[in-house]
Amino acid sequence: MCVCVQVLAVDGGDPALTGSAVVIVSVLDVDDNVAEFTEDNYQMSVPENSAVGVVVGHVTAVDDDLSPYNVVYYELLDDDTNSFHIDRLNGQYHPASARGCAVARCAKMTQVTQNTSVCKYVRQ
Ligand SMILES: [Ca+2]
Ligand SMILES: [Ca+2]
Repeated sequence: MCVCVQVLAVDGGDPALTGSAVVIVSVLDVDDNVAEFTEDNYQMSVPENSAVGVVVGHVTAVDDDLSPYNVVYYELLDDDTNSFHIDRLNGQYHPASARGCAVARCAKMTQVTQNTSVCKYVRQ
């Protein structure tokens, strides 16, 4: 954003003499917005025995800052099974192993947490 104003200087003469200048102020973005998911909860399901890598769904988070402060990455929290994988860049969620495909209930995800610029997705 840019603010542009004209400033006038007036001397004490009679008649007064004046000069003018243009002042341009650029408002620079700072990282003052956190990444926020577009939904509070995401419900996904996948048929058991689905192919490894099939996309189960995706999550989306947005950050109202300008680049580079609006870049969002996705990570799974507490993913001790390594059965599912989330794409760090686009939020696509898919089974990462045959075990992930066999355990259909693992595809149900209900809780989201976030911190500045890095959204993390919790699987329950
Ligand atoms: Ca930000
Ligand atoms: Ca900002």
